[in-house]
Order: sequence, then C-alpha cells, then structure tokens
Amino acid sequence: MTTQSRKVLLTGASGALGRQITRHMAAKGFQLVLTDIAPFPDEIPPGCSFHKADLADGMAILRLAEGCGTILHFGGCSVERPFSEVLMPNIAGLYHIYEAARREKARVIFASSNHAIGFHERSEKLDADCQMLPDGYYGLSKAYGELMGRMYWYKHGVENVSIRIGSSLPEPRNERALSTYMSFGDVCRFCEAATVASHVESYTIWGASNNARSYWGADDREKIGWAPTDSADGYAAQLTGVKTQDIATETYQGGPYADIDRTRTDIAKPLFK
Ligand code: 15L
Repeated sequence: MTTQSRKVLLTGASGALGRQITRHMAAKGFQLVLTDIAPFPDEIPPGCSFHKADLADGMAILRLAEGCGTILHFGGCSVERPFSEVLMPNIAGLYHIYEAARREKARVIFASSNHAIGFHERSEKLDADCQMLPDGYYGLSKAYGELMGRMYWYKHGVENVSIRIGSSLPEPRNERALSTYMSFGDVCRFCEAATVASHVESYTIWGASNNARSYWGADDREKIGWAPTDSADGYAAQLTGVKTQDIATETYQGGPYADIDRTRTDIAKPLFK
C-alpha cells in the first residue's frame, strides 16, 4: 500500500485545529486514528477511532502509528509555557512521533509555528529557509521539530512537511493577523494536499492564507501542489490600527509571544537581514 492509501494518525485531534482536520479528512474518506491527551469532544466519524494518549508515552505512540502511512502531528503544547511544561509533549513527543514514522515508513506533517522565527522584525519579508529565531520555549520546540524533520529525512528517508502556522483562528482579530491569519479551511486543505502528494522530501511551508500583508515569501508549497484560497484582506478596514501598546509585540513577527517573560527593555538590533 502507498503512503497515501494507508491510515492517517492525527495527534492533537481534540484541539481547535484537530477537530477541523478530523471533520475534513474524514469527509474526504481517510481512515483516521485520532489521539489526544484530552477527550475528543465531537462525534467520532464513521471508520475512525479515538485513543487517549500522552505524547510522552513512546510505546503508546508506536502502537497508535501501526499501519499508518501519514502522521499529522498537531499535538503538544500550543502556546508559550515554562520549559518544564514544553519538554515532554513537544521535545520528547516529537522524538516519539519521528521514531514511529521511521518504523512505519510513514510521512510526518508537522504543525510548526511562526514562533520558530518570531524574533524577526515585521518589516522583514522572509523566505522559508530564513534563519530560525524562536521567540520562546514553545517556538524553540517548533524549530527543533523542523530540524528533526531535516535530520530524519537525511538519515532515515522519513518524508516530512512542516507548516509554519501563523494565526489560525475563526477570523483575524488584530492588525498583526492581517499578515499571519490562516483560515481553518486553508489548514484542512493543506493537510489533505500534504497527505496525498506523491513525492515529498523534507519541506517547509508558510502557514498563512493569501494575505496581501504577509511577512512571508518563498517556500515549498508548489512541491505538494497546495496554495491557500482564503485571505485576511477583507478585514483590513476594520483591523488596521488595532494594535497593542507594547513595543516588542508591535516590532516582532511573533507578536505578544516576543514579550512573554522578556527582561530586555530595548529592542535588539536585527541579527539577520
Ligand atoms: C501559535 O503558534 C499558537 O498556537 C496560537 O495560539 C497563536 O498564538 C499563534 O501562534 C499566533 O502567533 O497568532
């Protein structure tokens, strides 16, 4: 069986994005193995199953991945937290996911985040191969996940696509989101395209809708035949000027995450241009 015709393991299934992806992928006929540490709040689609599991439990992840051709990895800590809380789900958890993928010869689709590059300034237009510049422990775990994908591709041939998601919400809420917004529909269509793509190596793609004010440029999207179809542009009139009073939040692409636990009082000189 090909990667595309085998079962799909979805971690983080009970989260905001996981629930959307579940609905979309099930409607497209994929047989899903759903997992999360929290109970699944919706009806489980026909032909799918849900299994409560902790990403820190490597044996559980290996068992769940059995027979799967794709792992959509949307689980783990999804906001900035102290290092001790990020460590097991996001660092050890990624290792468990990649080891399971290696054993099953499965493809990994990894929900990375703009916080892997969050200390780049908003005035910069970045390509996906830009310098990583995480804005906290959460962003650092996403940078680690992207690099883990690189390493597993070169060392073990594990196919992977990291999507560096901006702000995926029901709708954009502030001026920054006019640049970073990614609609739920675009996330779901991305997951489908990355799952069915016939050839994947180790790719990085910006996770944003088709926003005129995007901070982000070239990436690997054409290689999987995906392009966003939604846009934040229709919110520009109502959100332009909706800012915070905080200088770091307004300077950096990572927005408020750049300010969490920050002890510097000045703005750092840009390291990369
Ligand atoms: C993320 O990575 C978070 O998961 C989400 O809660 C938002 O904060 C988002 O980034 C963002 O940067 O807007």
